Amino acid sequence: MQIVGELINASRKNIRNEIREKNREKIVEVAKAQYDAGADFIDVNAGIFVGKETDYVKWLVQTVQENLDVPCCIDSPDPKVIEESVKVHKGTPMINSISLESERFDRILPVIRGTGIKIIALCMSDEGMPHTRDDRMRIADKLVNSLISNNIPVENIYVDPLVQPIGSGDNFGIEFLNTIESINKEFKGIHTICGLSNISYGIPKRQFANQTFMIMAITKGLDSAIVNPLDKKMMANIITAEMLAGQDQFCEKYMTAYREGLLDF
Ligand code: THG
Repeated sequence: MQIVGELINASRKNIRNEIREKNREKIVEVAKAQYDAGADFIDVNAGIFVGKETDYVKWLVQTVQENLDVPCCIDSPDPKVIEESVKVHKGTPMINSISLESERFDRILPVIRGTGIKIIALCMSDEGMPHTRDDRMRIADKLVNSLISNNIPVENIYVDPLVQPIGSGDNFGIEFLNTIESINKEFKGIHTICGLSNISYGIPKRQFANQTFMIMAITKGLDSAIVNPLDKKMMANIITAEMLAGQDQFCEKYMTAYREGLLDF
């Protein structure tokens, strides 16, 4: 599984103040902890700072990359923030995200065309949030086919069916899981990703719900996720579930994790 570390997000109270004060040391500490725990990308999100988001996201990308050789996942619904932050990013970033919303689609496409940038294709349209598998697949079909017809390689596309809190709809978990299955059936070689911790907003023992949902999603073929890599149980669940789902030849990754003590906590 490709892991995107979720912790540098201004919606988290601690991080919000560190970003506002441009506390380099703290941001590097959180980035490094996630990298050391196995993050392949570091998500950077300053969405709550209206008017200052571009400045903060650029600063976050630079601060992370001055200290670690790791790509960022540039997380903003605002095309301007993405355009500006990509310019200061070293190597190949992941962009989070493009959607079927017309302005977002039209402005993000030229940023990624011909670059090898990895792109999250979020199942959202001008008609609003999808709820069922069918809603999501209608959007995914249009969005993915438009990207492919614009020569974006399928292996650089990460479809995000959009996880919505289970507390706001009994079927939001299962509809998401069914979408992962349908996407993998329909588009060979594509990736799937999600903001997994969204599922548990507003319920107690969030980590327990997140850890369990991850296992369920892996059985449907989820291969990337925006999660908290410092959650040891989550990381152990991922390694174990992937082995049990036939994604770990000769149990090699599981055995390595065992030897490294990643299954002891
Ligand atoms: N899709 C895409 N990008 C996204 C999301 C998505 N980016 C933002 C968000 N959703 C994913 N990131 C987070 C980050 C933190 C939390 C949830 C989603 C969160 N954190 C807890 C907190 O701060 O209290 C702590 C972590 C935990 O409880 O496990 O809730 O859907 N493309």
